Amino acid sequence: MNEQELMEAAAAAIVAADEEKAVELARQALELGLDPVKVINLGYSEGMKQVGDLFERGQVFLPEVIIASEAMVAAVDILEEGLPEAEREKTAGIAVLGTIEGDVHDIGKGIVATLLRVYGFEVHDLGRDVPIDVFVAKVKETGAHIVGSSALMTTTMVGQRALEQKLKDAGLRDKVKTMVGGAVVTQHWADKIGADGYAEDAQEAVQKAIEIAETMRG
Ligand code: HCB
Repeated sequence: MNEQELMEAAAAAIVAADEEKAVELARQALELGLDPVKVINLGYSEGMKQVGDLFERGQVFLPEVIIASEAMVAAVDILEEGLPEAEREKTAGIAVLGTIEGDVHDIGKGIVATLLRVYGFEVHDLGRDVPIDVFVAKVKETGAHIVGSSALMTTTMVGQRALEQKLKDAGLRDKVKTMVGGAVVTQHWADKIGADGYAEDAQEAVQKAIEIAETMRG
């Protein structure tokens, strides 16, 4: 199986909610020496997008989405074993991450957290369904360089705008840079709410975070 075939099979395994197959393909990807991040982004995440489209069209139901997401998590766990060891010296910067209050989608945010650790960030992952005040308190406590919020629903992305405002209210907005992401979020939304960065996937999130941290160190 070549790289392209494996990506397609990985996406298909998620659409079929076949955890056994998804895990087997993740192991195969590592044996073939493929880039785990690329396999997550172009294989498994692509499958999750297709599941989302089928769900929207009423062609699959919530239980199937749950099983598909469990298959995705199991495959990502295997692929993460193929990532380089997280840098022991956390020198790249301090990042606070979380999924906005009211939103339980956390797979993508989890991948961003893992990759940031690999690239040497000290990451404080607040989890999912996180109240805006908790983001603000953690930024204050840790002196974070970046706060990355994730929103996958139109109803929760507004929380990212509230985060901008609450950081301003707390006098922290000029001390921390904000990055937004999640399926419904776009560069346009980031610009509209005044966020410092938008990332479409975990790889881009790391690149943006590195750039941001560098500018903050001067
Ligand atoms: Co969910 N769901 N869901 N869901 N779900 C979505 C998000 C919809 C788009 C599906 C659809 O209708 N097409 C939709 C939202 C519609 C909208 O508002 N526009 C939706 C809905 C409606 C719901 C419920 C309300 C369904 C219901 O109960 N009737 C409910 C929400 C409950 C709640 O939150 N209060 C619900 C529940 C679920 C689960 C629990 C079954 C499951 C989540 C499991 C979990 O996360 N632990 C789930 C899933 C899996 C999805 C889809 C199918 C996939 C999401 C996913 O994991 N993608 C999703 C469809 C879709 O996204 N197109 C669907 C894979 C990851 C890797 O991608 O985009 O999350 P990602 O992350 C990327 C990227 O965005 C970026 O990097 C990541 C890695 O590359 N990134 C960041 C993410 N966060 C970042 C932060 C940064 O700062 C920077 C970059």
